[in-house]
Amino acid sequence: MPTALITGITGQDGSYLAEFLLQQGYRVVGMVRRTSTVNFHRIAHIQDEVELVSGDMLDQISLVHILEEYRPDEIYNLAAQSFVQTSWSQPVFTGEVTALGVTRLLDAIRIVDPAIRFYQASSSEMFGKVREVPQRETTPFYPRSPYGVAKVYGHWITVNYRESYGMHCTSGILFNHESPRRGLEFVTRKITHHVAQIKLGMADELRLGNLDARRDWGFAGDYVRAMWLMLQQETPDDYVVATGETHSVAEFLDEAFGYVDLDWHDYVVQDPRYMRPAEVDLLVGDASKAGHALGWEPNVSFAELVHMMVDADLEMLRDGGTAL
Ligand code: NAP
Ligand code: G4F
Repeated sequence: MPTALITGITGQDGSYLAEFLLQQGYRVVGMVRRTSTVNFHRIAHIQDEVELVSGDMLDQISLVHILEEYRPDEIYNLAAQSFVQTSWSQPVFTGEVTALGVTRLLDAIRIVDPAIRFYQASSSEMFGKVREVPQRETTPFYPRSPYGVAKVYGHWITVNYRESYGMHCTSGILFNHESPRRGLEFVTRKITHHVAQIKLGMADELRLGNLDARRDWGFAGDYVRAMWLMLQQETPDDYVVATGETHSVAEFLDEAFGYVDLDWHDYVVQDPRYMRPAEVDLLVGDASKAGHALGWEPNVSFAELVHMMVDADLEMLRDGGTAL
């Protein structure tokens, strides 16, 4: 039974990846950081099947000890300060976790067992002010936020450890992917959660920033499958993972409010608080390399994704639940 270590197992992707790897027959070890309140809600349903271990991307000693104790065959580095907006108010912290954290982990691997296969969660945010449409593996980076800059560092240090030490290090350049488990601060979940609240008479307004930004939105469950496929390849490489479709925030509003027979123009208020100092205007990926090399393609369409998220928020609120 192979062993996989997931950093960021309590996050959206970590929870889907843990489920997927359990189904593949892996022993799954999840690294969790110390918090004053337990935040295991996304993995509560599989908590008995995974092993959780305490560690932090800021603490290299903890990373070395985890590798020595659990001896993973594969490591999926999903841990990050992942919210772009926060990266302007906490740029140094974002760099410590999202950029230097990658080096801490890579070097722990080099010290303990350089044969471990490593996946780095790189991001389409690296393309930022895009130099090419659609974006592919060879498109130059032009990050537009401290988060994007940190991810560029994480990407290149992954490539560097591959080239310097011959390690099996792969970078997955994933475009936006969403799900009912998406954090409430991200625009898709913020919208679907408000749609459900408004439909059920629990809210009457949704405050948003830039409605013109365009993103290539896919389903997180599809994207974790691509992560695993990447580490099953003989040779490490970099792959774009995307749907190839782009939609504006306004189009997301159309789909989400329209699904429950509401008109978003009656509820949405634009609020300068949610505007960013520098915006990424257009993302759309070309995942043809992942298609032919990995046999990967997305299964969930844009409309299906939006409906899935609205349905989940409606169901949760009707059941009297609070948002995850
Ligand atoms: P997420 O829901 O925000 O999860 C982030 C995870 O990182 C959480 O488990 C968090 O733990 C953990 N973490 C944060 N700081 C840490 C630290 N110092 N030490 C250890 N763990 C720490 O993010 P996601 O959407 O699942 O994304 C997963 C990864 O893919 C991230 O690296 C993200 O930047 C990248 N990515 C995401 C997308 C996307 O559209 N979702 C696209 C491209 C790349 P807590 O629960 O304790 O906060
Ligand atoms: O949902 P978002 O916060 O996601 P963003 O910035 O694209 O980042 C996500 O995807 C990246 C991949 O490209 C990941 F690397 C990253 O970790 C994260 O998962 O914002 C999407 C768009 C932006 O253009 C933003 O300006 O929506 C716009 N937006 C408009 N109003 C808003 C809001 N975003 C948020 N979060 N909240 C708003 O009220």
